[in-house]
Amino acid sequence: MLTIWGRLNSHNVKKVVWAAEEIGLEYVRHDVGGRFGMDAAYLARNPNALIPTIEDDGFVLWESNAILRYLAEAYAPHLWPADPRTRAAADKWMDWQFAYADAQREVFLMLVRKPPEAHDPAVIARGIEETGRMMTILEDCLARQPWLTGESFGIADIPMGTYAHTWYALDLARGDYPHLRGWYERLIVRPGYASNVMIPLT
Ligand SMILES: N[C@@H](CCC(=O)N[C@@H](CS)C(=O)NCC(=O)O)C(=O)O
Repeated sequence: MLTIWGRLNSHNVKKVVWAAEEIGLEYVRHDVGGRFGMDAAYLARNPNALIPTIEDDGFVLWESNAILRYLAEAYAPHLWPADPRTRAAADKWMDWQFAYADAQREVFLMLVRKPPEAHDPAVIARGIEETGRMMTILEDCLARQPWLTGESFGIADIPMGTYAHTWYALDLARGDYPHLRGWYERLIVRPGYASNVMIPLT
């Protein structure tokens, strides 16, 4: 059985748990990281002291998006296009997500993890501007194709799908992005997304 280590309020852990459920894999998840800490056994599996980490029949892997690619390749080829160009065009959104995460990090930490008296309007304004600018790029893609993976849902939808929920859940001003909204509405009806990604932000 697949083992996943990581607290579920982490974006990077949500991705892996959601993927496992999309694929229909049985898994067990252990809370690690944040207030749960990390013991020596965990650090031996992941020397970065970060979550998530998985173990699949003795195979240990960290880096959330590498885990998604592995799970799709091993268990769900229908979620990962075989054609090299289609795959690369999808894959770029998985790398791009880390740049998006940088744009969202400060405003997320401020609005979710800090008390109101610590809220800095300049940080919030910068977060609104940077995430909005990047969402315009996503909107442009989704105006031309229904999914970031291409014509059908796949693992390239998972990284930004996870961050999109946070963006919609944060109490901040947003522009109108109809294709992004349409994609998000197609995600929220997926059971693995609803139960693992759409949890309260903490
Ligand atoms: N690039 C890594 C980033 C992992 C990462 O930054 N994880 C954060 C949580 S989202 C973490 O481990 N923070 C420390 C902690 O939770 O204790 C990945 O995608 O797996």
